[in-house]
Amino acid sequence: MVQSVQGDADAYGVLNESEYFICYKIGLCYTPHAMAPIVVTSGGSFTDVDALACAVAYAELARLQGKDAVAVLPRPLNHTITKMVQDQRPVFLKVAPTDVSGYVLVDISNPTWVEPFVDHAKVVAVFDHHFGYEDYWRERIGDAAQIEMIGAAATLIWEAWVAAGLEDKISATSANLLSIAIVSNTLNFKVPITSDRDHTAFAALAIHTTLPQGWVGKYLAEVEASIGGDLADILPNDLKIETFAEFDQPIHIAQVEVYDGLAFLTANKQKLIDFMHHQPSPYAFVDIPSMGDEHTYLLAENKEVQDLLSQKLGVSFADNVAVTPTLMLRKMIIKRLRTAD
Ligand SMILES: [Mn+2]
Repeated sequence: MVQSVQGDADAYGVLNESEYFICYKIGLCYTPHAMAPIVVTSGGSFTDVDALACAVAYAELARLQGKDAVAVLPRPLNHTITKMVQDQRPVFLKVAPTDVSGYVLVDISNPTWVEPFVDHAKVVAVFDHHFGYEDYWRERIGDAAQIEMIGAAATLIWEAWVAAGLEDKISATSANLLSIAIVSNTLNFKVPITSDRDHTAFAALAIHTTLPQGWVGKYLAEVEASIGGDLADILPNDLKIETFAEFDQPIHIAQVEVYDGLAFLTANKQKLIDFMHHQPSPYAFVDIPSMGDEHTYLLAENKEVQDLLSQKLGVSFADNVAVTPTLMLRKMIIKRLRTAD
């Protein structure tokens, strides 16, 4: 099975081109039918554990359903893909095959940031929990666009396994990845966007996982430790660039999820400000969801950005810092910034 090939893959379980070719030829990555494969992919400027889990687990589901399918993730892996995640040996490609029968988008729906190799006319399904582009996809593919307010896109993928009646066939790799993704994207079920569906999926996945006792705490500690490393490496890999009607240039939004937001901000404020100064747009802010006290710290120097955040989130800035009353992730902040008053 795939395990034997994974032994030859590099640290992330990514097959190189020749390994992939061998894998393809002997039918390990997907069953080589005459037809071109479905590519399961995401987008943005980095790959986080949610996108990784979704792409790998959905491709596996599609293969079980008799389709050729492969996960393709060309972006750098960010700090949420820790050693524990890498140890699951997920298999995906960094380059898309040239002959593709259809695309499935996971953890992304903003058309600007979908992988550029994706032909939007060939997208057959979208699974996402970021908002603002539901109509774009519903006009094209109707109910196959599943864009919902939920903690993790991984929950939508697990629900697709259940809907297919194939959940007893899920591999430990996929079950482990989906479980880690749910913990990561909900900040261990603490963000308000977390839904009952995330809890239900996580509980149902438990019998299929092979993660060790106490893995949640260990995973969160790994993420925290990687953030404590080089911020200059972390920030560009978790940056979103969003355009707003009120601004003539995009807003660059960095996010750093930590346990103690205030301590992190105090220790790193100047580095974060320097990072914002290096962005090509004058408009930038950093959001720091803080799991320990369940607030999100916002750092912005630009007055217009401060005004927008103050007006839309009901916060006030002092010394370039504001605090939200509840834990907010960037996707929720962006949604609020886009709503009319
Ligand atoms: Mn996500």
